[in-house]
Amino acid sequence: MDTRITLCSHLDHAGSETPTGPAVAAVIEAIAAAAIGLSDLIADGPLAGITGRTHGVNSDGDHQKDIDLAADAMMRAALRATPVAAVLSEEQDAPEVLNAEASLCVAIDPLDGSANLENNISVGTIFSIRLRGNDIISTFFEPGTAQCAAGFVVYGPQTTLVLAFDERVDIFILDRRNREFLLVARRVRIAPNTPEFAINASNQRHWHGPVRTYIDECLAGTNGNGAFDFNMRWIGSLVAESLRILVRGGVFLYPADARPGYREGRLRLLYEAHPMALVMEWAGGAASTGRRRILELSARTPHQRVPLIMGSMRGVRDVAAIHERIEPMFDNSDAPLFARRGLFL
Ligand code: FBP
Repeated sequence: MDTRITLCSHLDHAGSETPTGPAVAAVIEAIAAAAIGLSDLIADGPLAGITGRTHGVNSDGDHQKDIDLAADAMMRAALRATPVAAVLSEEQDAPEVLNAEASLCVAIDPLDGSANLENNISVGTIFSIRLRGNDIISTFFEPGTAQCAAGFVVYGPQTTLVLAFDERVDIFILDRRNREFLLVARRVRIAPNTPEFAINASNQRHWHGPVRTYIDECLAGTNGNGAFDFNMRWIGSLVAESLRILVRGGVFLYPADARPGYREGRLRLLYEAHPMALVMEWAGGAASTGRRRILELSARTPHQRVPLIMGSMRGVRDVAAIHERIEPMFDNSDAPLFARRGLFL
């Protein structure tokens, strides 16, 4: 008997109880199909004419590589054939209305972290699906709790699809021979207390007090007040960091910092933080700015940035506890004043 569960057969069951389940499933299938094509293109890279050259700057100031533009075109083309009213892509200035009668809205980062491709490091597609409201465009400005599904694809040694749908998180791997995603881990749960953190430490001098304090405490480990010695990871690829957290736990931080342009963090709320927060929460983890739950936030602009702290419940809780005690500040000259208070007291 064939015990393989394909993404399509999984989607036949997941969400089938809700009236919108089949529409959401159709969108997920379309994104997955486009991801298979994108995975081929990424794997071939220069052999398929991908030069890595930049072709302009998107509305948010990011340089767009040829592969970013190709990924954007592939994902938007795939969504045109689905019940999607409007799509907001990282590569476009504003949401694009596809079918004003359709029931869903999608926010998507077609290719996150494309700068990593030059070094053959994992990159990904991140997506967020919500039911459209009366006004199509306003749908994108509802809080993250309005999402009905979200997920990401990692183009790495394997092509992996992480799917948050039907209040659970499942992981699929691309079977390249049959060109379909197969279920490899169901109802994933994030380890609640893994002593591992990920942060771009080169920005340390720009962090504000609470983040400095947390990282100081992690580094001090059992030599300080801590119960654990921490391990550190930084891949510089949000999808790869998120998958690692699902597999073995830990906490990821991309905080706001004092650099111009980083006062609200680096990552984008609608197609990075919201979908990752849904994945984290439905897998038993958490996602916060340090002060507020990510899923309760609404974007003010399509490409709104936000601080993101996510992962194991214990790690996110510890960071939030420090934020309660220490005022935010962007003049870090005062930070050492606050930096010595114990995290694990
Ligand atoms: P883009 O959205 O501009 O592709 O960048 C996102 C990202 O690459 C994330 O995947 C990653 O977490 C972060 O930027 C890395 O930032 P830094 O340059 O500080 O290492």
